[in-house]
Amino acid sequence: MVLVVSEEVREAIETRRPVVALESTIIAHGLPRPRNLRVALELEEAVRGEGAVPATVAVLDGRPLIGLDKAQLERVANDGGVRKLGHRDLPFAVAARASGATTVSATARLAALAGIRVFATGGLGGVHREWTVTQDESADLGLLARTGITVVCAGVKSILDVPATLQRLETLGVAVAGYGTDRFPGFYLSDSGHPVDWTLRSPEEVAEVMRAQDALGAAESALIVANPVPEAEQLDPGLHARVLDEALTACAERGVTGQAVTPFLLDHLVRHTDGASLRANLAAVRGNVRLGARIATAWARG
Ligand code: PSU
Ligand code: MN
Repeated sequence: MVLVVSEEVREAIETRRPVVALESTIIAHGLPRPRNLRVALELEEAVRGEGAVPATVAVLDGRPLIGLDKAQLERVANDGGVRKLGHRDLPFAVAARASGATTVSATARLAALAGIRVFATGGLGGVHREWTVTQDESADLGLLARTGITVVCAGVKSILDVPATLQRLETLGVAVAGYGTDRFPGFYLSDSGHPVDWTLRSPEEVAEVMRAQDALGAAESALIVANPVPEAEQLDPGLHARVLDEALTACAERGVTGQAVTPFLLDHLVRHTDGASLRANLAAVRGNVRLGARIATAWARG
C-alpha cells in the first residue's frame, strides 16, 4: 500500500486503541510561523493527554504519511514550499514525489484509508460567499459526503457563506450535530446564528450515532460534530463583523482566487485583530482535538 503509517499509529489501529487524525494544512497554511510548529506539537500532546494516539497526516516526498515524527512535523511547519493538497491533488503529489499539507478532504480520505474513524480539525471548508460567480465550494463537502469518518470541527469560518454551506451539507446527506448546542458554531464565534437539527451531549452519545451509522449502512458518509468555542474565548462579535468586512473587500480588490482565498482571509483576520482571532482560533482547535480524543476513546470502547 502507498500509505506510510507510523509504528505507533499502526499498533494503535491494530489493537483498537483510540486514534485521532489531525490535518496539516492548518499547520502549513492556516497559522503563522513559528507559532504553527508549537501548536502542532501542542495539539498532538492534547490528544495524548486524553489517552489517544495522534495521527497527523501530510505528504512528504510523495509518501502519504499517517503519523509524523518531530522532523517531519518541522518540515510541514517550516518549509515554505509545502503545497496545499486537497484529495484530488493526492495522486499528483504521489506520482511527482511532491510534498504537501493535507486539507480536510485529503486528510479524511487518507485517514479513512488507514482505518481511522475520528478526525479533529479547526474549521471545514465550505461554500464561498461569491459562489454564484466563482462556483467556489470546498472539495471538503463532497468528499465528506462519501467518506465514513467523524469530523470534530468548530463549524466553518464566517469568511464563507454559512447558511449555503449548511444547505449543501443537507443536500449531500452529511450528518451534522451540534455538540452541547442546537446552534451551528461560527468558528471564531460560539454561534453562527444558524440552527442545527441535532444535538449530542457526550462522547458516548457521539459514539452511539457512529454505531448507528454502521448498523444502517450509512457510514459511507461523514458525521460532523460541530463543537463551539467556549463563549469566554470567542472573538468579540463586533470586532469580528468589522474585520471580516474589511478582509472580504481586500480579497476582492486584490483579485485573490481559488486555493489562495482561505489563507488570504485568515491571514488578514489575524493581522487586523491584534492576534485576537488567532487566540479564538487556537481555543477552538484545542477544544476540538480534546473532544476528538474523547470521542475516539468512547468509540474504541464499543
Ligand atoms: N478553515 C480554517 N482553517 C484552515 C482551513 C479551513 O479555519 O486552515 C483549511 C482546511 O484544511 C480546509 C481547507 O480543508 O482550508 C479548505 O480549503 P479550500 O477552501 O481551498 O477547499
Ligand atoms: Mn476553494
